[in-house]
Amino acid sequence: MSAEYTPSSALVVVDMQHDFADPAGSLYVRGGETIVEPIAAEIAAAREAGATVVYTQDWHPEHTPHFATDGGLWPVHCVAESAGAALVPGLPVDGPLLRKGTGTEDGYSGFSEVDLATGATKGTDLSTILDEAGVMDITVVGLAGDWCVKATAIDGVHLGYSVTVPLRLTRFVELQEGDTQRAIAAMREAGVAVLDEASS
Ligand code: VGL
Ligand code: ZN
Repeated sequence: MSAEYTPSSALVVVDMQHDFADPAGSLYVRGGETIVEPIAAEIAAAREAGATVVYTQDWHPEHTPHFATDGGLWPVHCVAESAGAALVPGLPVDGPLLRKGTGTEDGYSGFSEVDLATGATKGTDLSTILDEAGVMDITVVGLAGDWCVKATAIDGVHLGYSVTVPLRLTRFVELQEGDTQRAIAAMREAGVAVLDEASS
């Protein structure tokens, strides 16, 4: 069953991009391709209920401290304007699209970015968009469960939203063994309603 959407809820679709969701992508998240259709159905359900639907897109410069080639953690992925950064086909994109990681910023939340040059954290437009729409409850889906979905969900709780993450609609990088379980535990600890595959 899907979350119950209302006009005061929002579906936040995180980073459903070629590099993450396609087995040929440069930072493929295992099983990412299997959640495209279920998320498309969720978008339709949210729309039908009059909920807000917003999208995030990882969108990096060719050189960023986010990439292993520049001292960071990740293979080069989601470079601005590249095919790998495109949202996957099969998802209707009919709401605001927020790009993140576009400069020297790092961080994984759709709500905030950390400027690595200064260490300063600044907010994105996401909470403004949600607040202008009168949103109280958000459902966060997409990729990856142990990075951007987790960070967005936990930030959402801190900002006062009631936050749900259905495990049916996310997949995990599992860079280190146990990351999936640790991410789920961290979200639950923060107050996120993490719905098991069966109950979501
Ligand atoms: C992400 C790793 C690097 C994500 C983005 O969207 O979860 N993960 N950049
Ligand atoms: Zn990234």
